[in-house]
Amino acid sequence: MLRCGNFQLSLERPQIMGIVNLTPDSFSGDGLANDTARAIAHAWRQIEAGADMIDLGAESSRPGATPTSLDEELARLLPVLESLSGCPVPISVDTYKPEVMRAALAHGASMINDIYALRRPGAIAAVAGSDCAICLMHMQGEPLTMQKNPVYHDDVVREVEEFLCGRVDEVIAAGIARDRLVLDPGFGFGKTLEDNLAMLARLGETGCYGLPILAGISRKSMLGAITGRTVADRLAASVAAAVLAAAHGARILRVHDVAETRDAIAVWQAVESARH
Ligand code: 8Y7
Repeated sequence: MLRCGNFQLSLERPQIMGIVNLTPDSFSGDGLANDTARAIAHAWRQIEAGADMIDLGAESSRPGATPTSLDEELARLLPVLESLSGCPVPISVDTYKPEVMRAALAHGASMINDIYALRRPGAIAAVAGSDCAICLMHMQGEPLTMQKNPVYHDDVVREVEEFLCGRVDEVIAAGIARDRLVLDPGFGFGKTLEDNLAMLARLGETGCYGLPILAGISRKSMLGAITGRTVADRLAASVAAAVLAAAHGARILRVHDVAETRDAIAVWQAVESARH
């Protein structure tokens, strides 16, 4: 069970997190910046398609992205968040800025998805006093430069696990309950194709203390490298990756294509149930 604001998410079957991107330069071509109405409609379509939660992001964190100002991020985010308050699924906000975390929680967000794993000054304090869920993600380096030359000295899976366990220890020491935490190896965040494949193959080893794992692989360049497809043609690869992530232990799947992923996971789940 994941505590997620006013929600309790059962992680018995993999949960589908639908991506709603409020940035203008989304690599996957789904950016909805400056179009609040379209963003809200997109979120509702994903909820109707069976999303168990929504991830709203107003700052681009794709490789090579330049930072967004605080005012710009809040201006993109808050109208959408306000409109979705009271919707039937938890809303996660993808941000690493403590000010945005506080504003998001005040406007009804139930989860904070932080690619910096609460490492920015003030981030732990911004979420500590609430009961939101928190996704702690591994990233080597910074978005602007992380894909230039990722280096792991021994074993990427071990290093990711050590990092995540260190973050969990610090966050728990600050008084945040363990049932609020989700861990994420951060596919594509300072990792080569080989690193990403090793992490997917050994996903169960990238967590720690039995905390649930979130996997975000949807439309990512690792799928382009494998299939030779552009970002617009990575649906099949994304769905395959989501099923593999679930089979390797992921409890939350962060995806663009909710309906398709849901069907694929339902098939995997049916076969799993028949096995036991
Ligand atoms: C991830 C993510 C992105 C991910 C988590 C993209 C914000 C790039 N990827 N958050 N965010 N995990 N937790 O391709 O893998 O969507 S942005």
